[in-house]
Amino acid sequence: MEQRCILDPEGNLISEAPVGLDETERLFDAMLTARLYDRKCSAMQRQGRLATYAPYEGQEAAQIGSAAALRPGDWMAGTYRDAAAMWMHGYPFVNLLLFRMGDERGGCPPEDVFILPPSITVGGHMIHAVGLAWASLIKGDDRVAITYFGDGATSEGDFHEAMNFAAVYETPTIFVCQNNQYAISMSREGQTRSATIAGKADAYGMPGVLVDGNDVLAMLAVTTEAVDRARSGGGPTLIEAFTYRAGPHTTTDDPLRYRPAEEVDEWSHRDPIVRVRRYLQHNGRWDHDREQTVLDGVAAAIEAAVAEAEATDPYTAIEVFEAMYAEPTPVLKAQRDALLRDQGSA
Ligand SMILES: Cc1ncc(C[n+]2csc(CCOP(=O)(O)OP(=O)(O)O)c2C)c(N)n1
Repeated sequence: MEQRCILDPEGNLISEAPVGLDETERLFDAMLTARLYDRKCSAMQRQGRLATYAPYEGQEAAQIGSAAALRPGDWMAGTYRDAAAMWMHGYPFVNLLLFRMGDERGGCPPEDVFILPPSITVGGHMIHAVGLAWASLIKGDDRVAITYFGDGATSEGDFHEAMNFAAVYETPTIFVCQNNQYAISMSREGQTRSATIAGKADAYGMPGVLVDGNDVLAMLAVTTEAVDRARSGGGPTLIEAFTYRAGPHTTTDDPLRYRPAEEVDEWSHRDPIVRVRRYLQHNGRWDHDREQTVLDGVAAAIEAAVAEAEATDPYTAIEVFEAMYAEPTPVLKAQRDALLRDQGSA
């Protein structure tokens, strides 16, 4: 299967760009923002200010390019590694940070942001995305649902159920597999004997597209095609974004234990941000000072979000019982009462 690519690693267009230079600049700035946020979170985890963090460095184009194809109001269901896509689609940094601090309020975005909390359960949320898309279809409300997952998630039963149901009921779902070549320490080759992940779409009867996931313009183009098809009644699409996670699986592992250093080095020459910078440069649209100004603004916005998250009153144990049910179940009620008794006697 051919891999779709628009912008090569040297920053040259090899086919027609889906957007002009102004919009490309916006995507570039968004990727810079995403990278700064990602690095800030890894640093904060090391300082004990966040719980485990799953960095997405190297996958910015896959997330920013695909999320840029959505309209406000479209549904998104992603994973622990998809903060860039979530932010691009309107999930505030402060909520993302709170989630990483273990505060459930971080899983609740503003009213007009249609994004589920990040799924820690590998693959489970793909089914939710299909359900949301199906509901939109039944209600005729014109929303599509995008779902992000990794190569490892395609080995879960949930992937099969979600793909099959979406195809049979022609739900407006866009499945974006970020094939970053590893599921923790399990390599893509060890994961599946399929020549490609995109090729799995054939078995379900939906289009499958293989795309250079480090090419933001190609990601935007293929996702826009899938979104347009979904919105106009053409059903789901599986997109395989061929990419690489530059860092560890999470802040708890050492990837050099399972990935050759030469491989990491080879992929570093395909950095998604560098190629857009080169492209803008070729077109007289990049200079160092402009980039620095953007980075300074982003850093200030991230620091403000960090300050807000850290100043939020801590989530209390009793609130845990209030998050899920309007009326607590008998078991939860008993646990809640026991906690109140303990607190009363403390
Ligand atoms: C159902 C389930 N099984 C196992 C895990 C433990 N686990 C967390 S992330 C992960 C690897 C997932 O890899 P992939 O789907 O390729 O996504 P990536 O982390 O590379 O983005 C595993 C096995 C889990 N969270 N949920």
